[in-house]
Amino acid sequence: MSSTPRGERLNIAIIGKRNAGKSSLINALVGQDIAIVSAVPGTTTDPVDKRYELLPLGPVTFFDTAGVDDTGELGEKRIKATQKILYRADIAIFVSDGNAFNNAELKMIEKIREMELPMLIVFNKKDIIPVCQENIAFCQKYSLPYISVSSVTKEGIDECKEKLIQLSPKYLKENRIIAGDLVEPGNSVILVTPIDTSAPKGRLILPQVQTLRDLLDRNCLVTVVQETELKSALDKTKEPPSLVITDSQVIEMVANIVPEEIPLTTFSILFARYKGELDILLEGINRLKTLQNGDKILIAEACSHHIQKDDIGRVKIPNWMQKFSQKDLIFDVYAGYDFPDNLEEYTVCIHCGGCMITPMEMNRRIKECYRRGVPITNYGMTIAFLQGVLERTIKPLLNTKEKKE
Ligand SMILES: Nc1nc2c(ncn2[C@@H]2O[C@H](COP(=O)(O)OP(=O)(O)OP(=O)(O)O)[C@@H](O)[C@H]2O)c(=O)[nH]1
Ligand code: SF4
Ligand SMILES: [Mg+2]
Repeated sequence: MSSTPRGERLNIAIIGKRNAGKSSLINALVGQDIAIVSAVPGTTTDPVDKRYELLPLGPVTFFDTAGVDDTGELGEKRIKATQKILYRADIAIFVSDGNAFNNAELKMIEKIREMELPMLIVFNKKDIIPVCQENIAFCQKYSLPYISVSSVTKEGIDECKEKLIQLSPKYLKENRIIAGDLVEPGNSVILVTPIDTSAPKGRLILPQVQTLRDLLDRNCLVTVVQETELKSALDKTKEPPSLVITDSQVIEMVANIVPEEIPLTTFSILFARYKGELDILLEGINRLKTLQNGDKILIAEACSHHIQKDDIGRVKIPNWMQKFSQKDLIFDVYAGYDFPDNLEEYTVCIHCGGCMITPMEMNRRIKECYRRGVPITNYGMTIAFLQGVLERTIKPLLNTKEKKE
């Protein structure tokens, strides 16, 4: 299973003080000696990733880290490296022995709570140290899930796995719907997918394919067209479609063609909701309403793709934003796996659609900005907002929400 694409794996960071048994816990969870264990505190220094199949969740990567109470200049560096791991983690396991939490532990627990990263507290060494009541009261006070285990006798290890599954992102555990709840079986839906020079050769991108499948599962009649054929598709259908879903790049044109009474949304918006990110990304959009001279905008791209003459991230979005805000803004483009170290200096991050990375990895990038306090939104929603059609394209989703309530 190690060949599963990295992004599809659940990232679990193992955090805790030196000698708490972090590496031992990984071995106990995996059932093999894959991490180095020793009685000498400070054995694990740089973060190490260990891959494993955690049923029924699927592949996970455990990140074994240095102790949070590591000291000196090197210790500080190691704690910074641990912090970096936390930004991208899906779950943190905080390993402690039964003794009362020390200051370094409390500080790190607080940090993880502030990041709103799902965390499981594991009191290890149950066989030799009973958990002190103070620690249990602490977990209860902050509603932190906890469990007591022994990595040596393996007591509590199965329950620990169960707890991890409960903490994993919802969309990994549940069969979530992309667009199927916006329509009824038998409804017709039009998907607008431009095939321009920036479209990947020979294929549709994953969100388009997934949406198509989702609508077929709902027994819908789906028509897929390029924007140039949209008018003709609308003219040819006897009844107006129940929904039109478009790529955001052509939203302005599509919004003009599709009559106001036909519900219209974008792949970007549907996927933001599907992955539970819609609220974070809408918050990011709000930040675009109050831009000031000199604000720094980060245009983040998940891969270094071929740059077009009229590039969406480098040319189009910056131009539209300057025009909309009437302010002098500073734009930086950053492409690749990481975010810049100075992420916190940016007023807002506008992220590409992430077609080359998995939904899981995209979700992590969004969460990282959120955890580092930088508002984030995506290209699609930014375009819809700047073209004045965000409200219209969000509306079909709000209707379902109201129906459900
Ligand atoms: N009795 C008992 N000993 C344990 C348990 N878990 C770990 N140990 C022992 O505690 C010591 C430290 O274990 P490690 O797994 O290396 O701890 P760590 O947190 O990874 O330590 P560093 O990498 O040095 O930060 C070793 O001697 C382990 O054998 C446990 O559940 N019970
Ligand atoms: S991952 Fe982002 S930058 Fe790369 S091709 Fe897809 S949308 Fe463009
Ligand atoms: Mg270790």
